[in-house]
Amino acid sequence: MSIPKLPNPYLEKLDNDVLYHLGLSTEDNLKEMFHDVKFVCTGGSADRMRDFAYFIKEKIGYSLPVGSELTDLGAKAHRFAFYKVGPVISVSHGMGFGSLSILLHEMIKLVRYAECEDPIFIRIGTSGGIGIKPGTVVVSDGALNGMLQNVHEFIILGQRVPRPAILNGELAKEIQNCRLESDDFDVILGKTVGVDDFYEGQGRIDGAICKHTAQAKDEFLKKIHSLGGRNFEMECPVFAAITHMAGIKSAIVCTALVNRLNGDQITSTREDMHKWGLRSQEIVGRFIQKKLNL
Ligand code: R2B
Ligand code: URA
Repeated sequence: MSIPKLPNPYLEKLDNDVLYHLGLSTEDNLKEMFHDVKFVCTGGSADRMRDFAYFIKEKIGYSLPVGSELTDLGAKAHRFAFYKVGPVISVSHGMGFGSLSILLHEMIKLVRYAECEDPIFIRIGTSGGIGIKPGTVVVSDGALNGMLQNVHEFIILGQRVPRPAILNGELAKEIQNCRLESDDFDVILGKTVGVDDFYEGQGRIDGAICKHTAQAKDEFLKKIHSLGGRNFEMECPVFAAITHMAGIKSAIVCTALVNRLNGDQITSTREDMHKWGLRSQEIVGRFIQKKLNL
């Protein structure tokens, strides 16, 4: 099987590539450590990704030798929580474009150096719903930036560099199909809008600064909804653009914590939000089980 090359000719010239934020380098035996990885699951919070590691361990029936525990492989680098559970990596990415893009560059190099076969990257996150019931799980079938275009604009060498933000439609459907009739929540396909801010960037009027009107916000949210947008978060365009450019199949599965058509503040209880977060984990867990023929 041929492992796709990364679009960077300079990598071949490096004697040792230091994956600084992961605390690894090509001097480690990355192939021996990570070759069996088939899924890289990532989400904002370190705690949630630790919980997902334990959850997926049970879901795929992965057993550790007696007396051992899952180890945070990211502890040495102090940036991302990073677990490996057999064929699944569960890793945090922090909030926003900058933190996620660092994680993606290094994780993508890691899976390529380890010669992993067709790894799938899945972001499991939280979001603000647009016209949907809080607790709904949205599988993104399109990624839009704050200008409502399906590109992510990188700034490189003083230039704006727009790159297509493309997610795999088939993969999104396959994940959505993991909903069971017996589930007491919806799993929908929808476009996701990702911006590098939670407040003004998402049209909120409850940040420390706001220079637009409540009416302008409402019109913007309605416009997004009419374009098929169903949720707001802070990572999707960069996630879609980088994975697409690196030739990695990817998906985004987010629980909605609020319906932005009803207000800006997140007023749900911690218990409800925790319960809703487990729904996207469950859907992704079923998808992974299915792909592993379990
Ligand atoms: C969803 O939740 C975080 C902001 O609260 C951010 O990382 C995102 O995309
Ligand atoms: N995350 C976001 O980025 N926005 C929301 O409204 C909720 C969670």
